[in-house]
Amino acid sequence: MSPTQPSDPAALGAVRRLILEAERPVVLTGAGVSAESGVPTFRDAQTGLWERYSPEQLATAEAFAADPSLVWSWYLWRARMVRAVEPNAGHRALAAWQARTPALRIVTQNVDDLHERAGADVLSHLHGSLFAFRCAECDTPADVDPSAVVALAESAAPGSEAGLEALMHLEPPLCAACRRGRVRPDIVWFGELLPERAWGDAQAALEECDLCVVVGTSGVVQPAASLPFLALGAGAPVVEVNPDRTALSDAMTHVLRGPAGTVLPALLG
Ligand code: BV8
Repeated sequence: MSPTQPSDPAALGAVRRLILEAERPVVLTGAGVSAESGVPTFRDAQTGLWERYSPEQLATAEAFAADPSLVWSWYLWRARMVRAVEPNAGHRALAAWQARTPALRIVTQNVDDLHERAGADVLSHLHGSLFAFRCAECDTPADVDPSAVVALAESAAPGSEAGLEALMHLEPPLCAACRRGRVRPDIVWFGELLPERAWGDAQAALEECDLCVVVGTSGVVQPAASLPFLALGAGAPVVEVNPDRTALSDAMTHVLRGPAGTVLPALLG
């Protein structure tokens, strides 16, 4: 499929028409849709406390088993960081589209809650949520307030080197139900299966859609990156919104090269 030229001004018009005509649109988002809110993408280098760690290294059950407090602290820090930022114009444009086209379904790889905080409903969080927790042994859900935990640790030794070190080694609590397992983020780590319901709902949505818009994903992580091809296989046009070329770009029907916070409002305004 030869995509229209990224800079082709007519591409925006063509995609606007597809959006107006679509009766069963699906949007698939990745970390890039949250980038303009200040949430680093997975490709961005980590900064500050975590700069010496790679997400792929920390986002595994092996890393949690090897150093539970390091991985636990990383997730609490990320959750608190998401709480400190706001949805951006891209999130708001998608929520407005869904308000006027309730059939729009949003499938996200993101573990933040910025789509919801912009007022949108999300069909599937393919990789879980920074704000859900469960026992690593018995799967019992656990109630954790990330911001409160981090604030307490910070107040214990504000700003000092020891305080920062302590912030990276907060202990995950024991499960209140089984008293055996440690509480972990309810997030899909590399090497783990996606939640059955979230994955099944996403597959069905992409197989049934008449338009798929892929926003802010490098198209590297599987099986999420296979979803746009279900739409293509079903004969639906697929549009990529991304400032950079990705593993998906050559297969796209249309490519809109630009940041979500600019392109989506222009598309949906
Ligand atoms: C699985 C939660 C079956 C964690 C995430 C060996 C053993 C086992 C599996 C594998 C293996 N080798 C490969 C695999 C498969 C593996 C995989 O795909 N690995 C990759 C690295 C090759 N997948 C898995 O393990 C999956 N499970 O396969 O289970 C299985 C089980 C056992 C054994 C065999 C098979 C589970 C994958 C889920 C991992 N968890 N998230 C956490 O967040 O901490 S994935 C994580 O990375 C994110 O959630 C996200 O999905 C992904 C990053 O992708 P993107 O969202 O695309 O973000 P990225 O940074 O890559 O790109 C950002 C994009 O935004 C860029 O294109 C950029 O240009 C763009 N952008 C930037 N600014 C903007 C913008 N776009 C628009 N506007 C802007 N302003």
